[in-house]
Amino acid sequence: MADVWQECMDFGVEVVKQAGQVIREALQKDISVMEKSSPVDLVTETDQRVEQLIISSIKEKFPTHSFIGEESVAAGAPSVLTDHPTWIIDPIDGTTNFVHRFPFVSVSVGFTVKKEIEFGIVYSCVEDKMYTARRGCGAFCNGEPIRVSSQQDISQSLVLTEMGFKENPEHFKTMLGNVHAILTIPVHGIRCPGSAAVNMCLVACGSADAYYHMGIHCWDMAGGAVIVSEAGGVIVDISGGPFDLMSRRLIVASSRKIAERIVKEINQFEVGRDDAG
Ligand code: LIP
Repeated sequence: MADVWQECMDFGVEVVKQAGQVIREALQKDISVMEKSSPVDLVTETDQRVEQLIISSIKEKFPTHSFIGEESVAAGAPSVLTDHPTWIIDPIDGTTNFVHRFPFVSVSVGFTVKKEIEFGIVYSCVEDKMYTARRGCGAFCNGEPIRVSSQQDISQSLVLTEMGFKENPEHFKTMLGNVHAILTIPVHGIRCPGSAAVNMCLVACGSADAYYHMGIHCWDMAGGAVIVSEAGGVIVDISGGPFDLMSRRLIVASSRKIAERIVKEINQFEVGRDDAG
């Protein structure tokens, strides 16, 4: 049977390549920064321009499809996942990295049908690494198959997370306490590359063994989630239960054993849901 979504994926890859080119060009020019929800939540004119480029190109080709885009939601669009074919877009995942020209900057696109992710595209555009995965067909970087590491032992692992200022002092304490708990297992190290989508791809290709995060969004996770599972990785909720795209939290790991150990070590804090309205 023909793969009805493959045409969308092929088109998506071409659009994401163009978006990456726009970002690389913007990195050569002055970058003017605006604040969104807080002084550490940044947006630039390039985030907005790239999201418009992606949505308008896809809309022209697939006019009936739906969209959830980071900057559209920031401008008031709804963030509700339906059964409808839906493109979930982060035009620049790693905006703070982009602003500082720290080289992990990606375009992330996930495509869902009946709330299931059919394919993911993450383009780490400074590194020129195009990660792709179609559900059931494996994961790739620049066309080459990728696989998670064979690591089962967390004490031999490199773990990724992200640390940012949290206005709620309890949340801030919990976040730092979690880093302390993981480091004192001990693990080989913790890294914070600054782009959730890239973090998932780093686990997918075996450069890191796990990644956990509370407080990200569906557009940070949708592209990378299918890439990491198609690369043989495990993706679960921070509680160890099933991964939920709208929950704003996840653990990905090369093995269930490592994911379960992270669940045991870390404390949760309330982050709300993307579809809370
Ligand atoms: C960012 C993530 C980053 C995380 C931030 C933010 P943005 O996405 O990828 O890893 O720490 O909280 O969500 O805002 O650059 O698209």
